[in-house]
Amino acid sequence: MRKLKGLEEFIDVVWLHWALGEKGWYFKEEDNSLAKDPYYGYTLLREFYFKADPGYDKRFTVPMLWDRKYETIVNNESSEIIRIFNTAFNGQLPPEKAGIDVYPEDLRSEIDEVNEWVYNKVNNGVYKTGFATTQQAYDENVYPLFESLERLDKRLSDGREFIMGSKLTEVDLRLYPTIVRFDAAYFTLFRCNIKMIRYGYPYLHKWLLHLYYDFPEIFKGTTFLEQLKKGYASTRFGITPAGPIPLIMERQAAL
Ligand SMILES: N[C@@H](CCC(=O)N[C@@H](CS)C(=O)NCC(=O)O)C(=O)O
Repeated sequence: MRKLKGLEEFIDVVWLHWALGEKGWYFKEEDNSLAKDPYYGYTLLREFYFKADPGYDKRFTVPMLWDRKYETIVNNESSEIIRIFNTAFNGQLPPEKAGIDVYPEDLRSEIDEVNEWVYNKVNNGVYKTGFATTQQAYDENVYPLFESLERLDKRLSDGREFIMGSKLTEVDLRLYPTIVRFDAAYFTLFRCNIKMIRYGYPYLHKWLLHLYYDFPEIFKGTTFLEQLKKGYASTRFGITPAGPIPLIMERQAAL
């Protein structure tokens, strides 16, 4: 969203290390992460949360949008950050960037409706499936997840470019991170293994490759699959990745 709207001048990105430590996300000089955060020299994400509110007692999650002037958290909910970025800087952006609207008025009710099931059954569905500790919980989530992938594939089968039609919207932006990780992480580690995106959902796979390869600044350039794979495989579940690390399929081979 930051790249799509051209907000680089207003919003810095500071990456944390891909591993989730005992005390949550942390900095370490490896891959995208610096040894420390460049503003305060913090080594843990939680330090920002405590700076904003010394009594903070909830989860220390990413993404987190920090206001450097007021030295506090603006928001830590990705769907709300998308909406903020969609309009908040329009007054300072060139017309071609200010004109980009991923939540256009005429599509709002349909976007809200699609977001609802995509979030519950796909974005959150992979987590509910992966973290299920009973067979019943697994079954209750894994089937709706795959029914929803089917539904998305069918939707895209009419040749539309994006989920809502001819316009890139927040629905695409919200769905992309889950789909791009699906085969590499969720299929195996989270046992979301009824079908793979690349073999089971041709239209969804085509949509994914279209975003990834045809808008490289926005998608490919902000997707770090190797780090993601290391994070999912090694940190949370005690599984050492044997390698090789799966990557997105070459376009040539897929079409
Ligand atoms: N509502 C948040 C949820 C964010 C979230 O759960 N982030 C995970 C990483 S994908 C996290 O930071 N987890 C750290 C933890 O649970 O300790 C959003 O979607 O923006």
